[in-house]
Amino acid sequence: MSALATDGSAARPLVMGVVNVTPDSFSDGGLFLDPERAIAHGAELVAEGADLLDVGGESTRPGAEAVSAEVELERVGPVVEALAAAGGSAIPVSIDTAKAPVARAALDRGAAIVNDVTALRGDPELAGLCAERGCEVVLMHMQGSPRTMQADPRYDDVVDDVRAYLAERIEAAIAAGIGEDRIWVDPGIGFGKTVEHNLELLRRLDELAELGRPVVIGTSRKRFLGAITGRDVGDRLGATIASNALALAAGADVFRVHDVAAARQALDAAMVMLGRADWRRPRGAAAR
Ligand code: PMM
Repeated sequence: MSALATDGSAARPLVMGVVNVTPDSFSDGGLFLDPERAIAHGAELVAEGADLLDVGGESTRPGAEAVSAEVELERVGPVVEALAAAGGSAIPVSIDTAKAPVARAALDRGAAIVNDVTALRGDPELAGLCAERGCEVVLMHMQGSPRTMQADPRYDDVVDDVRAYLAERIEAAIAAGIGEDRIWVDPGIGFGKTVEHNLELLRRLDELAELGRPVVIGTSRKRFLGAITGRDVGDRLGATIASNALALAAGADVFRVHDVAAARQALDAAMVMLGRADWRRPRGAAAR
């Protein structure tokens, strides 16, 4: 995991490809419920330039029903195992779960990162497990729970509130024995936020980068992009790319996306445009 430069300023943007092994995720639900298809999809995302894969077995879309640890594990277990062990070219796999038994089984099968949308509040066992295993942990902000979060989200100042919450969750993770250098933070775009809240968070992402930990951002195909473009969920790539490029400029380090090839190209080009990378040494297929 040292290759990931988790010192608070990733040397280059990391693209985290989404592998949802669910029947009901908002943009790709049902597409990769079959483990073979999910594994093939993950391999495709690696070929497209993903640095990490985020495997999830429970939808967190607004209104989604919770699933049991058994069902979740049945979905993600074989997929994590295959992708984490994929030959010499294996890239780190993150397990998108709030449940300690699922995280434990995924870590046993080679996962290296726990991505918890409840920021270690959902399962009292999860923080200790992450401390014991020394894995990376993504702490995401969410107001309420997926079932209720979009009912009437309210903040005094959304950026100040999210920042204070993440600072508190960082302290709690450290108190549980998780190394500070293992912690990444995420404002949780769409998790208990109005369109305005999401836009404000993206505009002021630099204030979350001040927490000194890598910032993960997940805007891919989300509903607020539909609201501002009038586009359906399958037609939001342009808006997703715009949000990622602007988030990069504002200090995001890790980009959770469904469309890896386009994000990879956009972020590598944006790095040059921002003067943070040398265009004479381009990344990607064209350089080889
Ligand atoms: N979004 C979703 C699921 N997991 N994890 C993190 N850290 N950040 C996010 O923004 C995030 C997440 C929901 O999107 P999906 O249904 O496409 O997976």
